[in-house]
Amino acid sequence: SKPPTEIRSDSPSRDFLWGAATSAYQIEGSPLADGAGPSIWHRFANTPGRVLNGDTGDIACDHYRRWHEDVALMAALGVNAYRFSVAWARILPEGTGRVNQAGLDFYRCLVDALLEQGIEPMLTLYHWDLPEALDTRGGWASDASPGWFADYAQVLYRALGDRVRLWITLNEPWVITAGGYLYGDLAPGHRSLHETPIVAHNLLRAHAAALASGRAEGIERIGLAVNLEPQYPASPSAEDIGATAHRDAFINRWFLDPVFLGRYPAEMETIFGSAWPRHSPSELDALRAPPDFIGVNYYSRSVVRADPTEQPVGARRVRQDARPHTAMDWEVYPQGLTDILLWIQGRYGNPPVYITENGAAFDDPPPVAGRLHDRQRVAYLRTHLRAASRALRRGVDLRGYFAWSLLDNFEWSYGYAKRFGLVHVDPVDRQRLIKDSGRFYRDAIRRYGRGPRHGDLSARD
Ligand code: GBH
Repeated sequence: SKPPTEIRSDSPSRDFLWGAATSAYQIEGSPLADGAGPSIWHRFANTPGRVLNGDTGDIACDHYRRWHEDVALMAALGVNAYRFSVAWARILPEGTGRVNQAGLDFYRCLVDALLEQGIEPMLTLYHWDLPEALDTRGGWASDASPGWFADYAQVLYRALGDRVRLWITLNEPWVITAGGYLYGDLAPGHRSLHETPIVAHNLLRAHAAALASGRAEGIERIGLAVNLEPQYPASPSAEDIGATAHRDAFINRWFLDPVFLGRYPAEMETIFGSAWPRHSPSELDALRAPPDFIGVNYYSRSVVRADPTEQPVGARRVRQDARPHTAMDWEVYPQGLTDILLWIQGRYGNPPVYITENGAAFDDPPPVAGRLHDRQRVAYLRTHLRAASRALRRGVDLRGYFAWSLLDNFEWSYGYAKRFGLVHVDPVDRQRLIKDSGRFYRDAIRRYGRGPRHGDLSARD
């Protein structure tokens, strides 16, 4: 195992990154402003019945107009990094072809303001908001989609490659695929067993193509962000252990095995049966596109029981009733973060890792006299930072931690009902207020300064 990370003040790029994360559709609002085209999320959210309470991202956190204030908030929190995503349809309103300069200007101003505050930008190219015009042309199910994505990526590499050093191709290809094309609870809302593996394959091709186009533009650090959820069997029975392996393949290995190992998990064929396409050796080889780092989005774990009625995986989650849960009904399980980081280290050869999302929704108490006491979120953050610290001490090449999220925002099909922010956003006037969790995070960052000393991230109580 490697020695613990040391503080190297001579080189800011070696600092441990302490950040907060957001995504475009969830915070920006003004989705059609300044020449932007509509996205699949704009259409989906504006279709009655798709999002709780009929909420949409039409205003969201109004970040598109208040971004300057939000950069000041980040400076007040003391973060040295910020992960955000670019809305593809602001850059290319039709998805391909004509570039909308006003869209590029928005993100260039944001990035410059961040750099001015000493905040390192981490730019995600795709966080679920495909241009509607491309959905009309088949979306991610189209064989042409990897090319569209690589062309879009190239526009951004050329426009911002001189000031953004950390890039992410896709956020959570599993969620894009399963939510958008299998379960249908996310845009574009399809439910098709046959389409699903085709979409996954195209996303993997898109990642590889954007990585290649980045290399051609001299971009050095390009990652892939995946949602990972360690799976533990509910019992030692052969059925439950088998079901756990299936869910592990489905959620954790479906995308990482191809990019690092050039193959799909063997379980995928069992899961999809006749819907699983055949891939030639050269097709699989083309998927091998190891990113420069893995972005880990960690929220919870699963305890798994075999259940043949639960298709296509034949497994279901067993709720751990005795354990604490968040407002999403996800179990609070910090050790799962340590476990999944150690799993990456062992399976994929200790690649550089950023925790690109970690956080929780809770039913916060209302703000009183300029304070919001979200003690459950403070506890969640504290215990998960400790869990990250345990992995660091065991040699995981962990380079940074990004809390999800900077702001209470548009939580996809839950609309504004679920709040993940370190900063409260008033639902009526969008006024911001730093929660106790934001104060806790600021103090934790201050305490550990520019790097985790002796491999220990955990804040003293
Ligand atoms: C992230 O995805 C998103 O990147 C972010 O935009 C979002 O706001 C944030 O999380 C909070 O939701 O119950 O067995 O079906 C979340 C990834 C994947 C985590 C599915 C929960 C539940 C698995 N999610 N997982 S299951």
